[in-house]
Amino acid sequence: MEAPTKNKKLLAWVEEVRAMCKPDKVYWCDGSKEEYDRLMQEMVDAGAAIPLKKRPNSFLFRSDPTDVARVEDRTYIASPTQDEAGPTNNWTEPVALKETMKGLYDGCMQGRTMYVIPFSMGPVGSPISKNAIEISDSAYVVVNQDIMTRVGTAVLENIGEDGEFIPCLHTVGAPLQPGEKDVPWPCAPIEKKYISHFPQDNLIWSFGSGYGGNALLGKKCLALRLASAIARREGWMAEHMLILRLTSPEGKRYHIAAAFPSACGKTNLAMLQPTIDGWKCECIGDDIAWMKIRPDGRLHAINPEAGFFGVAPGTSYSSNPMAMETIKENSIFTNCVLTDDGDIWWEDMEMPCDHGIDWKGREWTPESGEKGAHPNARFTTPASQCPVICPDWENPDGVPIDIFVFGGRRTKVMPLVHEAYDWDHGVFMGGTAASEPTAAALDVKGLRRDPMAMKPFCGYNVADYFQHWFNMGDKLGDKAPRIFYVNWFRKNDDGKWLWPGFGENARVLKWMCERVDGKVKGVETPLGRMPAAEELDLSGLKIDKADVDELLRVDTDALKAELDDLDSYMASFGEGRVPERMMKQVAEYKKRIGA
Ligand code: O2Y
Ligand code: MN
Repeated sequence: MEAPTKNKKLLAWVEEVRAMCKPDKVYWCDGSKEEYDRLMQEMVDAGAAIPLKKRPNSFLFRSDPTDVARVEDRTYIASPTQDEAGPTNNWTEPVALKETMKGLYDGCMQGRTMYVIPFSMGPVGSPISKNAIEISDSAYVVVNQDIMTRVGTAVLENIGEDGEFIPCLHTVGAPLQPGEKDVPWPCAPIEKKYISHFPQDNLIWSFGSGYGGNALLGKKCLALRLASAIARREGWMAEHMLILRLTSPEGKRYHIAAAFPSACGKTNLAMLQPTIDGWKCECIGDDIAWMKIRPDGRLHAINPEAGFFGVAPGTSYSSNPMAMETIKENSIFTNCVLTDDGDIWWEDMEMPCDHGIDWKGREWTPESGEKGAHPNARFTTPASQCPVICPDWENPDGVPIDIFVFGGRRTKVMPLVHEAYDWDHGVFMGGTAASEPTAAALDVKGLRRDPMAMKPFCGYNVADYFQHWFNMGDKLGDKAPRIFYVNWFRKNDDGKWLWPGFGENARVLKWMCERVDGKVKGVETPLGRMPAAEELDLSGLKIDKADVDELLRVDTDALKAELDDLDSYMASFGEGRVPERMMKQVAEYKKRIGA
């Protein structure tokens, strides 16, 4: 096949990889529907994909049982020094890592096709977007990339003869001997898996996994780990944030970007259906935001992705009706139950399923004693199909962000919502965000700090990332978004959720918008500014006053009990490594809570 580009750097890289990986053939993807349908049919014929009778143009895949999620222990940031990667990353020396991986890559695509996938993160040609090329020997990766990114010839045209691109190399790491039959989900054993990032070279090398974030390299690897390092160098932001537009009954628009740790309901919030009269919510993205200061001096965000790679279990018409509508067709499902009538099913889908085939390909009934779908089962679905997708979701100039929201999963201590007193205080709130690993009440030793929900995704030292946030605040000045912190997950002593969540979260977002407009004053607390009880719109909501009081209570004794954890978190970066401005925030916080 003749290469559809004259870009010398790209041609040289593809030839270098071909010579190293030794595939049977090289195929340049054009991103067309014809190509997608053909590859999918080949996977159906090979027994790797199952067409779903109930959902047009939709397919179920079952992964190898050992290849079901991101592998953080095998994910590396290979910067020249360990300090550049920092304590939250697995660091390894880049020269040695490249040698090890070259050994693994040698002949790794034997018996397979090497797909060259040109893709853009963000609308092709947007000043905030980046062009990239993923080389992969997995057709499953090609079809998923088709949904999750903008793939095709337009990207090659945009790169042109001399343009830049980010090279991303992926293999399932399972060469085929002559005559050897392939398995439905080829992959390598865990000890051979490597998800490697070389931030100084703008390079990603992934070996041995076919799953999600390990293999769809545009997502966590490029759009977060690599992009966060690029953004720091270039003066913009790559964040683990959903983006939504909230429109008031008067027609005023507010753009909100919110960062929550993985599995805290980001997709649900991104597609929220407000329960308060006249308010409308539209989705721009559910996972990642790329933000640049534009000529108006404001921070504009794009969603670099084109699809949703959502967690299936727990998604239902009550938790996320808009996601349920989005996945009705043209979707890929991985590790879900196959029902007897040719549909998919998962736990807490709120649909009946008495019998089916589980994610491991075995007969399954609710009495089987095991979950039918893997807890990390996924749907891959086009964002354009979401009924509440924002008309501006592909605007190349992005949308101007008014509000940042941070949060974590805390059953106790953290109140429903508080606002930062200023930008630096907001950086402290986001930078110290924490979740409880279990519902283990006040077990503060169990706190897991996840700064700005970026702990698994920041491609450099988080201490330097804090400084980058301070620098961005300095550049934005009075045009900086306002910063809030929420906790939807507080429980009472009987273990009952205090806040109903889902569409009711719009009430909290409304308060934020009213703060931005100066319509409400809030009350000052040691944590930050919080709603006065009457400022939260609770009209039509059945909630006990005592529960509201508890949701808005600041327990300074409980906060003091967490100070040792806060101190050891700051110390984990090393003596004097955390920016002084952050340590000033720690000191001011201690003073406010009376420590
Ligand atoms: O397990 C994976 O490979 C996917 S992880 C993921 C997917 C979509 C959105 N967010 C995440 C995450 O871990 O934050
Ligand atoms: Mn995520």
